[in-house]
Amino acid sequence: MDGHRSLVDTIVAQATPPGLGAVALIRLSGPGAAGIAGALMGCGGDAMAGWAPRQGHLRCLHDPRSGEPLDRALVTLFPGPSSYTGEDIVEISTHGGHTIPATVVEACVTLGARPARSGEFTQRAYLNGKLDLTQAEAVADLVAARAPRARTVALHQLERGLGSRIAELREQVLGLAALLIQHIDFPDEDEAPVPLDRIAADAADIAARIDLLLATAPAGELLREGAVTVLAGRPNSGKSSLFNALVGMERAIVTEEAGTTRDAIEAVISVDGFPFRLVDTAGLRSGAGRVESLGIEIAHRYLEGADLILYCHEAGKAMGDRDTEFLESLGSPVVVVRTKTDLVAESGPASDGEMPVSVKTGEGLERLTQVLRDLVFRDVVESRDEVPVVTRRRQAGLLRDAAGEIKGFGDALASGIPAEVASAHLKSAESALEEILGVIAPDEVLDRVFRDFCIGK
Ligand SMILES: Nc1nc2c(ncn2[C@@H]2O[C@H](COP(=O)(O)OP(=O)(O)OP(=O)(O)O)[C@@H](O)[C@H]2O)c(=O)[nH]1
Ligand SMILES: [Mg+2]
Repeated sequence: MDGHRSLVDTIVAQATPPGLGAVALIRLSGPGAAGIAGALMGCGGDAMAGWAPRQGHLRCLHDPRSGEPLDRALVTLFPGPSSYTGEDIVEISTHGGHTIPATVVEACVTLGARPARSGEFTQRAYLNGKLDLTQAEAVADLVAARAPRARTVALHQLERGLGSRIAELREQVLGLAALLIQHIDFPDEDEAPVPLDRIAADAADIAARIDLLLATAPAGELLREGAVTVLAGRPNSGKSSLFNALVGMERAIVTEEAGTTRDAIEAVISVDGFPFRLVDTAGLRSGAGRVESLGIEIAHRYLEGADLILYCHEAGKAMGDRDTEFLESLGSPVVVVRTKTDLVAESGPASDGEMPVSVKTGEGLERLTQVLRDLVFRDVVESRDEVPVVTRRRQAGLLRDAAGEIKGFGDALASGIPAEVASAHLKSAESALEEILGVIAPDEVLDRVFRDFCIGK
């Protein structure tokens, strides 16, 4: 069967995470789903023939080889095409834990199902036209969301917040192409159906609408991925202590020795629902030993990709030229955090823009998180009701291509290039929009989208 990726095989996976839990969900999808489930219930292939759709039935499951009972489970049939994947689906809710769900999956495989690849259920839903590609992406985002605002954005996308806008734009581009064809077909008529400058104005309008969508991309990507917030500073400046305080648990090792942290340590936190990916890094200094130097290298790499940097410096200690030089060399916004304020007696107010904190007393922590939120998510905070619609580089890149082509089309018309030639731009814009929806999608795009899914989704 090598290379034969038939859509007609039946796949199985545990949809809930492995491990202890009251209930586990096992999903079968494909033409053999009902037959396999029937055999598992010890009633043969057409056991589910009279079953009402989407209604749970409590049944005993048996090992197909030995006949030994496996579990009592709730079995539900979702007949295609009105199921998640569009195929027949059977969901089996078994008891959770380490053995029962795995044994039931194994039994399904014995009965002819194939273990599903990551994201394969959603991939089938997409291939069967139940979801467009932006919705499939949203399913992964919804599951991965670690902060409420990330969830809101993913849910909005699942409800076609982006997909329907792209579909509309595509319709408009198609409409434009149709107008152009009329124009090409009747070039010499006194009354050409629609004058070229009207077509050019419509094109400019579409390009402007794409730009509006693109304007939401920075916020959308940040909300989806979390703002990468790197804690940097000299050794012993209190980075790991601040990291732990923000995360709310002792994740990073803290000692009074300089050079404690070596690897970068990451944790996602939610500040008022906004996701931040905090990264604790090795203290920056020259003359460090081999392992510490490697850590410092890693720190620099994170600093390059940071959305925001928290530069930690002990309160009451003056900043040297090295600190200033370092701060000036950074390409991302920086907040200077004055740490350990509890150790200095009345240090006076911190300089402009510096944030005094103490993890011992908790002073300044609340204000710091508010500042982080406002710095990164100011636009989103202000436009409370508007959910950003573009959330991935894939979508933004293709939208930019589409906008570029539409503008190219307008320019071509303006410079008197024959309409037939200019229309090639419209075709390219249409392709870019279709690729966002997955109407056309090269295999490697699909692989990339579904690779990030967990098994059973
Ligand atoms: N009193 C007081 N001590 C603090 C505070 N924050 C950190 N410390 C102490 O400062 C020392 C260094 O703290 P760390 O958090 O390990 O500092 P670091 O910047 O991560 O250090 P490296 O990983 O070595 O670069 C520890 O002994 C902490 O207990 C604070 O707010 N108040
Ligand atoms: Mg540290």
